[in-house]
Amino acid sequence: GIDMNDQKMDRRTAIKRTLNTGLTAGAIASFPSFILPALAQGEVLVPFSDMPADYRRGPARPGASHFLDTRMISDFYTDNTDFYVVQHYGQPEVDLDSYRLKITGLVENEREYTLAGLQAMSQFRINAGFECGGNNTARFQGLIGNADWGGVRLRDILNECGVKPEGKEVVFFGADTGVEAIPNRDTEVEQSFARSLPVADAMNEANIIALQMNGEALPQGHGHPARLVVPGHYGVSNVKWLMQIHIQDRRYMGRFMGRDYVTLKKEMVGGQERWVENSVTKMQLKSAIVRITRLNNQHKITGFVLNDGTPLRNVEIKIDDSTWQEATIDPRSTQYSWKLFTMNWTAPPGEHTLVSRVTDINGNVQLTAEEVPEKASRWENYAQFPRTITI
Ligand SMILES: Nc1nc2c(c(=O)[nH]1)N[C@H]1C(S)=C(S)[C@@H](COP(=O)(O)O)O[C@H]1N2
Ligand SMILES: [Mo]
Repeated sequence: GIDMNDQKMDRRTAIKRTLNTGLTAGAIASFPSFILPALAQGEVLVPFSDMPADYRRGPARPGASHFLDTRMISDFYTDNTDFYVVQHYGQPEVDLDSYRLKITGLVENEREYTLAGLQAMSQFRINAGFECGGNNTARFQGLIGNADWGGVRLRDILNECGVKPEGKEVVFFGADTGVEAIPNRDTEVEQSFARSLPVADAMNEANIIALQMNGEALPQGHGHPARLVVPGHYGVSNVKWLMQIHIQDRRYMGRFMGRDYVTLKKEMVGGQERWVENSVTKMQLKSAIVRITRLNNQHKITGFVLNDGTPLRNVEIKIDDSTWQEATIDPRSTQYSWKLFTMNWTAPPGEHTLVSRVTDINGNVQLTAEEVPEKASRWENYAQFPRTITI
């Protein structure tokens, strides 16, 4: 479990770390039963046969990671307490009085913003849903969420400081640090969690330094008091507990850009088959079925779509050997939100296999597990996800 005393250990520094327990078996076992999502009167949740009967999600705990029981997804916005939580160096506690967001490096004017200073700037809101780059079928896609983010446009901050022409890359540092071993040396160094974006990508007007999540101050576990949100990107781009933005003339090669969250997959490179490594950035085109309910004799299938913000053509569902049928996409969907989809189904008794696939306006179709490029790393799991159910 989590030792909450850990938080009190070092009051001298403004920034403290809590223990990151990860997704422990204990947390899962200690949760007696999952709370049923909003169901219409008489509506019941139908269990998937590909899920263990006792499958449980642990409760959200301060300082820890957690994930969604995706059978519970029924709202467009994920509750702040329900939205998945992932961090690699534990959760730092940022002192609000001494908090300064520092902009440094290749800018005309280096600046510091207090929290009040950020709050006094023009505020924007954007819907963005994302998943962890490591999200997968093992947790039934539970490292996922969709929220209404409010805060300051990154572009406004960068323009206020004036990025110099030789500035190429924008690096975002969090308050959290970890000790990293240096390969082949008997040495360790303390490093901050950090990610970067090329200047052109950073200038996308959708990017926001979020101070609010679903209309509330950003919760501690989601990066209080400020985090970067890069709509259309995997979770790892969205640096929590944001402390410094540094503009430099070269790529940033820190752990979470250069070594971890690096996808290694087979591609054709100029007619030659090669293993190619890339940082996890834009979300791949993905859909998954996560929830089946029944009201009287009518079943309803629900799922989600995530991608990089490219408009969609459709989402289709295939049941057993039938043809693909178009599902209905939630009209609340916006460019960077997740897109929930539903389809009614008159289900005959027996064992069934259901799978969804999404197609974007450019005709890119979500691929099957057999069709996706061969991959050696565990990141970016976007293949079609067949589910089974017994009626
Ligand atoms: N400072 C900091 N930001 C971070 C991380 C981290 O370890 N430290 N983890 C990243 C990863 S890998 C993910 S998936 C998302 C999760 O965001 P959430 O906890 O708000 O869902 O935060 C990202 N931002
Ligand atoms: Mo992640």
